[in-house]
Amino acid sequence: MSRIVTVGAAQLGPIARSETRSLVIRRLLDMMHRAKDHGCDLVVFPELALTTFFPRWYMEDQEEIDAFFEVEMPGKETQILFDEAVRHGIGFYLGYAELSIEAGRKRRFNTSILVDNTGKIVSKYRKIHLPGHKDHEEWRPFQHLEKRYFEVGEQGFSVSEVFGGQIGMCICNDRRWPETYRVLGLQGAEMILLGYNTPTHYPPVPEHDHLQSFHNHLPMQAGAYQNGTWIVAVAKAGKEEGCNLLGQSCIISPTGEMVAMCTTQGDELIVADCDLDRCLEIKEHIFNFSLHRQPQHYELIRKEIEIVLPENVKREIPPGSSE
Ligand code: CDV
Repeated sequence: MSRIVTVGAAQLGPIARSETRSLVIRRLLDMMHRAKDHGCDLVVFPELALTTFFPRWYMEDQEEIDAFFEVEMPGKETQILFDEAVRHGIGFYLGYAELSIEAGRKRRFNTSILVDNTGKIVSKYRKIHLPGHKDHEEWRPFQHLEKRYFEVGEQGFSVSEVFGGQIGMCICNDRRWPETYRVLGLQGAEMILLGYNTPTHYPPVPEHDHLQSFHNHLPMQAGAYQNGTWIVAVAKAGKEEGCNLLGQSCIISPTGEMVAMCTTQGDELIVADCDLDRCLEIKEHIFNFSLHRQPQHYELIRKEIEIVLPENVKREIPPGSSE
């Protein structure tokens, strides 16, 4: 059986605050059709792909906030994505804001789903690393209120057996954390799908603005190589409501090489044939976990959340930034 998964990374250009779900979904359908024309088994959409990136605004009116959330998936407007996926026999990854009622309590998450080529949701992931802040911070040119609008996902990182391999998911800021990749890698991930919204201006440390592209690709290429997995990373790009979002959506091989990358700031599809068996080049050799890992020396990673200086060191650690 072929282990080649043909994947389309469907980068989206900006989505205006006034753009309706149905207009956005029309754009997603167009990308899905283009992916099908290119022979894709799977098409990957960005984080919070159904609306503008709303955490950039401080809001107090819960009704206004909840208008950005989906109360069901598929819902009335998103059903067509599932119908078209079934009609074309194509799977998809979709990021969206999820509002669910659990034990009588409203819960809100930054979520992604993986849908197979029969229209079935095979897995759901709720974002774990939420960047930003909870309250309005006047000094910022735009807000980043993920900590206000979402709860931390409580279901962990997981992989699903689908499209002939082990497929994992994460979302945006998760891609900067080595723990994300290792936890997925330890479950045998052969492909990690992720969407992102990354402003090119980083208000807490603007000296790093020119490094946004480098800091985007650096951890993903390392994560792919160190765990022997494909990575498909898809941006919402371009000037969205005055905020410039990084593009450069990409497909990275298990050797850490950039196989395809978007070159525009708009709706753009890139495609790659990803041979999942190529993961073995890494998994069986340089990063052969069973031969070479030494978890007895990694205890701090599981146990500690922050820096713990050795007892004999007296230096104070500066407090961390909010992002
Ligand atoms: N949506 C995100 O998680 N964005 C963050 C920004 C705020 C740093 C990111 O890691 O790209």
